[in-house]
Amino acid sequence: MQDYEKLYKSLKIEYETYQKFSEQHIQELNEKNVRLEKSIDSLSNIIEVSKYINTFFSSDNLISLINDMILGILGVTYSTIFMIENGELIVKASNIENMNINLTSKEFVHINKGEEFLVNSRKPLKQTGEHKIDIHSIMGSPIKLREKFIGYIVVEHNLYKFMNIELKLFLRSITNQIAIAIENSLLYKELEKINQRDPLLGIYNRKYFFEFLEKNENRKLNDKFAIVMIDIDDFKKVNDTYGHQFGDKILINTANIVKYGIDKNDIFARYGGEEFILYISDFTSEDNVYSKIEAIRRTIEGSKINFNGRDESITASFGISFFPLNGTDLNELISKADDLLYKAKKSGKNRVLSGNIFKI
Ligand code: GH3
Ligand code: MG
Ligand code: MG
Repeated sequence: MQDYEKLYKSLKIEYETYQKFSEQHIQELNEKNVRLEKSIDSLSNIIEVSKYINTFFSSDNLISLINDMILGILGVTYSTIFMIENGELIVKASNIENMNINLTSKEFVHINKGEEFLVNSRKPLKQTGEHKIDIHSIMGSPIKLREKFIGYIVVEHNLYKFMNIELKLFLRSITNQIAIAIENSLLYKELEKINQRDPLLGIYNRKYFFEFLEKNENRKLNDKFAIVMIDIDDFKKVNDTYGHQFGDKILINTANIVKYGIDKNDIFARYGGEEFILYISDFTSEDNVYSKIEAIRRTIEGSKINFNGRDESITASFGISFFPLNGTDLNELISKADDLLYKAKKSGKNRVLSGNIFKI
């Protein structure tokens, strides 16, 4: 009998120990589960952020879009993105009213060193924005591209202890995505530029010229514009006499003269070989366009290019057609300008023939 009691007691103790152990274990598992769920949440947020950023990488206001996204995802009161430009940190996006950024001296030090920081204080750290909101929680993270410090994000909140280690890790992972997106964006812009330009002359290519005009098709309905076809005179002879390399030099020089003789909104492109095409927008009168092109012709004629110690010069011929005077669509205008150019060649070269004078 006594043995049974003993056995019962020992079993009870064993059971209670086991129960305690199990409860503790279950508790630990629950905590682990919560942590894992948080990690999954955070990971899926990072994936969403990455998707979002990569959708807009070609946008001109990529940084502003990223700043809006940070505000939305982190739920912070203020977010500001700085980028390094010409060695200086410049504010590129912020929801602080009028971009009136006021950094505490501590923030300033961290930002300039490109260090992460996280600070909470019951006493306001500073007041931000038009409404002078008391800030109790600030966090910052550098944007680094392969260890190179390229920018910085600062987020602020009016609630004490709003920023914590988890948000800090999250912000860190966002900055990695941003760095990649910025690099992609720069590469994309570079590639876009290369695709639009002639490799020898650096001016637009024919493809870009037509794409640009197609995009601006509706403008044509209201605004006047002119098309100028340009062709270097006796260029074959230049190549044959002085060689292809000198021919290239002439091409570069001629393209530069035209480039500096036109206005900001004009589009100048290599049409092919030694032929160029020019779109002139916003002109006041056809005669003004003629004068502008005539000035370019004279500059080309007067320009000297050195070949083996000797100054050589070339000339070029021009045909100008006007919308709506000489035609209503681009192909018609190009063909009119081409006809005038042909006439200029036939009548002695080194001339500008304009569609408002020479009717065709
Ligand atoms: P015209 O006065 O009637 O225009 O005579 P042209 O000799 O200029 O005319 P043509 O169109 O027959 O000759 C153009 C030459 O331009 C032929 C080609 O070899 C040369 N060319 C085309 N592209 C280039 C280039 O990128 N570099 C050089 N050096 N020559 C080029
Ligand atoms: Mg030609
Ligand atoms: Mg020619």
